[in-house]
Amino acid sequence: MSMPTPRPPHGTAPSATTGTTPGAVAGGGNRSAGPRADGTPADGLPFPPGFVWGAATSAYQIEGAAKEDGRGESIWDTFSHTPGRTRNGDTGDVAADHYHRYAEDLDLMRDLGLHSYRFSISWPRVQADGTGAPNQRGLDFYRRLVDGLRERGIAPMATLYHWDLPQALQDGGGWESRDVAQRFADYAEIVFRALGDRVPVWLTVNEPKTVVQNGYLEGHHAPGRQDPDAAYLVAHHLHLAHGLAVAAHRATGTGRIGPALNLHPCYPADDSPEAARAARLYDGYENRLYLDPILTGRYPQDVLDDLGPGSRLARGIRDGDLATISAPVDLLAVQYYTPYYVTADGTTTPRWPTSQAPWQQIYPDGMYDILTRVSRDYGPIPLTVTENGLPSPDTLGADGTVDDTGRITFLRDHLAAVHRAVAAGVPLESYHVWSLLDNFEWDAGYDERWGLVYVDYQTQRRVLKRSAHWYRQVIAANGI
Ligand code: IFM
Repeated sequence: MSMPTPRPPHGTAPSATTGTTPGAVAGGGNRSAGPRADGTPADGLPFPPGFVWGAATSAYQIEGAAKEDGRGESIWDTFSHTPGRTRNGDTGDVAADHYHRYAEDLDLMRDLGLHSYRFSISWPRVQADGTGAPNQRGLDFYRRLVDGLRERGIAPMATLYHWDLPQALQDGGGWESRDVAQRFADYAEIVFRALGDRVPVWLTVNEPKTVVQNGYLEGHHAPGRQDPDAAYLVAHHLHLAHGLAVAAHRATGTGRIGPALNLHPCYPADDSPEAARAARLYDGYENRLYLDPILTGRYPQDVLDDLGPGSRLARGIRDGDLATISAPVDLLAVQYYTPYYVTADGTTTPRWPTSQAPWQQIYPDGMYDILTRVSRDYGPIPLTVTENGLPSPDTLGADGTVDDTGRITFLRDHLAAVHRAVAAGVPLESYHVWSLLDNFEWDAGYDERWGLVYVDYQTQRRVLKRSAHWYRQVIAANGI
């Protein structure tokens, strides 16, 4: 079995291959001040009527209140409390204290004019140990959040799993254990019964690839493993969890449901046939390993061949699994951050300046490429962009403002690419900035600020960054 070179992880990975100044972004400066005074888009790029503008977060990254109201421990509590695992030893114990400040945050969302808010539900708040009777206080929090959104005219979009597996399930084998997929479906059913009448869009598993790569190949995310053979079995069980949750949704839920996949365009680094071949296989590990089972009911053969017949993935696939995994979904959520350039030897080389996150090359055209590619290869499934953004080392100025001009440039350039994709016929219905608030960026802790809204972690005061004011104008004008 030729085990693949560990893939450059998505997320907060230290990378030896990048080297620009932290915070530098392509095409900086202040080229777009937002829509004109009459409300028309400044760059002349109006979006279709009804286009939905949103922002996204996840539970462990913002909620805090780690020990309140019956919440159990998750693998991220364990991981972040393990010395050396996160930058500065940061944890999500308090984070942005959203659990207590959600009403203030809802008002911020209303003031920004958001149409949609994507958040995640913390499994250990709903089932402390991942099984059994629900914790009503946990469900009540999400009920208050969802009702608060609806009262403000904002559509809730709920992710069921954004990486906070109950620790008790990890102790029983975690995602290496097939049983966890069924436990996830049971949890999903509880949530559908509690909130299904008021959440129009559900997302199942957030970025299964990040769990596989960062959690099980690279080990810099929870649960901190470095075991390639386990990693791809975990991929299968995450897919199974997705499929079983879709089935539970059809039985109990209302609204629509789909997966949330982080996708990366993989380009050959040069013109050689070897680089083209390597880029194709790389694409298999980055994209098709996640898209194909869900949308076509097959694992990509080149990846299966590369892993070999003895791999735990190959051995873990049982009759009927792929039918479960490929149950029709209503939409596909795409998350785009960075491209990869693949050399003949199957490694990657950087081509563009990076953001504060060394793994993120800034390449807006990649957004166009990935959206049009998904549409072309997988048919006319409705798409939503549920994450796109960048970190920067934002500071609160003496005048009380946060000048994150680089974020405006980034968002404007990516939205121009989104606009081109829509004009080319991609059935994209919405776009969500990652992230609404500065938050706990996993192993990078609080050093990377990803929010439209600055959070002063000492006081928990929120300050709209310049990009938030800009985004409000974009939403109002329905265009850039
Ligand atoms: O913060 C993460 C998020 O949790 C998942 N997608 C990528 C973001 C930035 O790394």
